[in-house]
Amino acid sequence: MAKKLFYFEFNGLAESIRYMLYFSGQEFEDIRYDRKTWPNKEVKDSLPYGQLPIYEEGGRRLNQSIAIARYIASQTNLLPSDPWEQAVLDATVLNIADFVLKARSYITETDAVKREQLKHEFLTETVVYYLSRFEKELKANNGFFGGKLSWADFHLVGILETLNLYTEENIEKNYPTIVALVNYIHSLPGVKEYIATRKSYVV
Ligand SMILES: N[C@@H](CCC(=O)N[C@@H](CS)C(=O)NCC(=O)O)C(=O)O
Repeated sequence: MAKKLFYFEFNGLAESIRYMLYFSGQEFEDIRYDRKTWPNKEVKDSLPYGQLPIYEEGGRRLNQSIAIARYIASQTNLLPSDPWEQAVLDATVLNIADFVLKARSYITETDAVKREQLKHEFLTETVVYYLSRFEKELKANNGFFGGKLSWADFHLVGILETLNLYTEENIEKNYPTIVALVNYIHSLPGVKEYIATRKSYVV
């Protein structure tokens, strides 16, 4: 039975999963819904928690982007076998999730003035706080969170691309080790070809 990834025509919580699937040369259906016409009631009602992404394999369905990403990593040599190393990478991905949570409060703000203020705080405080730490960790570990390429590296890159789209910035530009990681992942076989054919995303 074909593997399927369901998400929107957007990077968001799914792009790093797509990258890993393309990098590992797995065949999958990349099913994308239009965010402008969402919610598609029939689809939404069929989802276990009403949200995407969803990954389907062998007739089974998995929700939660981090669980999906970790599972794909376990199938593609992007998850180490040592439990401590796994836990370190879990912590990294959850640190990135905390960072995303802080971005969400600014992104979802509907009052334009408040949103600008929150955006400023996000760019000058939150980004600096988290990216300086990610930079330090990467630098101390050979440019990858776990000392070699793993799902945590893919996860960070997918999230940065999304936040850059929302903020219309290049938030990692002052962090050379992060920039090097982004460029490295973009140049990986499978990922590179996918990016070359990918349409531009809009918020
Ligand atoms: N914790 C979930 C969050 C999923 C989530 O927020 N999905 C959003 C898109 S990024 C969604 O499906 N929004 C449409 C809706 O809620 O109807 C995950 O990481 O998968």
